[in-house]
Amino acid sequence: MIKFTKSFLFLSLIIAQPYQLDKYNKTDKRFDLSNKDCKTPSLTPEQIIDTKEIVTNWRSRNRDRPQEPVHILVAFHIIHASDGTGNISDAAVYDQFDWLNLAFESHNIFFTVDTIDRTENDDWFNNWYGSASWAGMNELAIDPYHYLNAYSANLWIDGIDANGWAYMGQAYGPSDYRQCINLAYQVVQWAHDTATHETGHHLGLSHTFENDCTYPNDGVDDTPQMHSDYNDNCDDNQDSCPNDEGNDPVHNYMNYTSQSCRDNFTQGQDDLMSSVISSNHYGYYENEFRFPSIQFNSINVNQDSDGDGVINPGETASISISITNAWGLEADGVLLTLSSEDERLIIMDSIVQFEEPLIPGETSSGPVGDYFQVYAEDGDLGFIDCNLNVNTANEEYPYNIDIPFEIRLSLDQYGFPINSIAIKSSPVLTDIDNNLIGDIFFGAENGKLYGYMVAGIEIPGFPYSAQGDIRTSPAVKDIDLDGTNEIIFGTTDGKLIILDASGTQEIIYTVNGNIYGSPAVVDLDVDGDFEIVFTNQDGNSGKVYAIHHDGSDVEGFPVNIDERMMVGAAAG
Ligand SMILES: [Ca+2]
Ligand SMILES: [Ca+2]
Ligand SMILES: [Ca+2]
Ligand SMILES: [Ca+2]
Ligand SMILES: [Zn+2]
Repeated sequence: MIKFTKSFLFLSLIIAQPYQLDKYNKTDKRFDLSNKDCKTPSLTPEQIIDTKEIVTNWRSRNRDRPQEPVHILVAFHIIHASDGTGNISDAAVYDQFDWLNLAFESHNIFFTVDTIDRTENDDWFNNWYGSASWAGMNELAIDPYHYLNAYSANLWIDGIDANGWAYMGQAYGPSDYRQCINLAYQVVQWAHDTATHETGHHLGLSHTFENDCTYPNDGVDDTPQMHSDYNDNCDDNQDSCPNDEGNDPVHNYMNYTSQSCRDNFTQGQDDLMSSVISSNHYGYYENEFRFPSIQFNSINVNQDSDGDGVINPGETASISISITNAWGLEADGVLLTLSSEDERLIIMDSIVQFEEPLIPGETSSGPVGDYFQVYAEDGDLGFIDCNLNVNTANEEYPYNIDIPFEIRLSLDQYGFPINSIAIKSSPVLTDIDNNLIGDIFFGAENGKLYGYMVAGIEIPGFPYSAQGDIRTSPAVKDIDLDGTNEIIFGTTDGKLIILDASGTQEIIYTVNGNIYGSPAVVDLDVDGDFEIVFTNQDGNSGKVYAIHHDGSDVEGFPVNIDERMMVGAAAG
């Protein structure tokens, strides 16, 4: 926290607007690739009637039970030509399944891409359909009992000419290597729903236009009949089977309307997928979640208003960013790190460390009062690109993602003449030289401790250069009672440094490891002058130190502590 003195309240003029991430905007389907058909072999009407029976039985067993979340591991097999055609990126695969998860998460079905492999084979690449693909599948498939095996190949070719195909989940047993989905390599990407559609087949769903206007249609009660001659029109008023109540389900994932048109599975399809998982993919129930799924929720700026007429040195703000653990594993030890390459934004406190685990379904911005601290410099108005890095403490399956977002500068800024510095500590506002003008001190990643008067003028003697980086907020206090203040801070190379008001070094006290936490100043032995309490971090251990103003140890210190100390001492 910035320690505000009463006379130097800042005006915070940053208006931040939550950046509407495309990722979480389900209606933004930027890609509308050629609307090729799906070549999944249909079930017979008898098989569809059998499936209806499976659903009826499943409902009778599960009516009163909350639906168990299903975790499907994905083994993705990229088949490409010898000239490199079709050798798509890992990122395209991850993007594809991030997108697909948005379609399935409300149905309590979740996908994790676990493995990606690549096979160069011109013959397989150009003939990946039906029995011609079986030899390849037999060789490449990984544990179909637990994994959805997905293949990309050249399906936009004479004789196939499809965006995708699959085998219906009911067609084979749970361990059969032909339990799979297959995608044209061109459609494997964010905002494309061929994978969603083919996975629907894998989980037992027929096309909504199956059997046209004739029983048993798709075997799903809440998808009105639809005729295949009209399966690609996105027209809400279309009623291609007028004798069956209801207009055509044009927005359903299981027809051929455009990417931008399709956006849902129905509850009846949800029940059917759950039933077919129970009958043909029950190995999926054995998959444990390995990761949380952290999503950006919102950004909030705590604005402070200036009521005292003091010169405004620029704008400062406390920012909290709330995140949601959408599904999966509990997120332990979440560490949020804010960064920006934009020189208009100086980030003084870039870290928020969660103390409590974030359980699935929960939203939080971290501990109460733990904010990111930023200054906005003079500069053009507009959007500032920022990045939020999210890291959790899970050692076996490390989770580390970057979420881009924007902060908008909407009012003219009165700048603070500091160039871009990676500031890692909260600034301290004080009147170090007792001249009734406020001074601002902060440490930076470049090892410098900066001191500015409120008008943005550097204080003589500053910046002070230390060898290590400065991550601690400085403490300011007249520790030796000589009438002028000292400035006390730690460095990443284990130096506790005491400066006088003109930036002259008074004491350096050296410890092993780093000093990340801010020092506290307190009269520990009640003798009138002040002691300095701080912590170090040395590997996984640390100590609490207490020293007198002359650099000598207070009796009984240092004290060993078991847990790694990342926060400042809380004395006083
Ligand atoms: Ca139907
Ligand atoms: Ca109808
Ligand atoms: Ca002093
Ligand atoms: Ca004392
Ligand atoms: Zn299909």
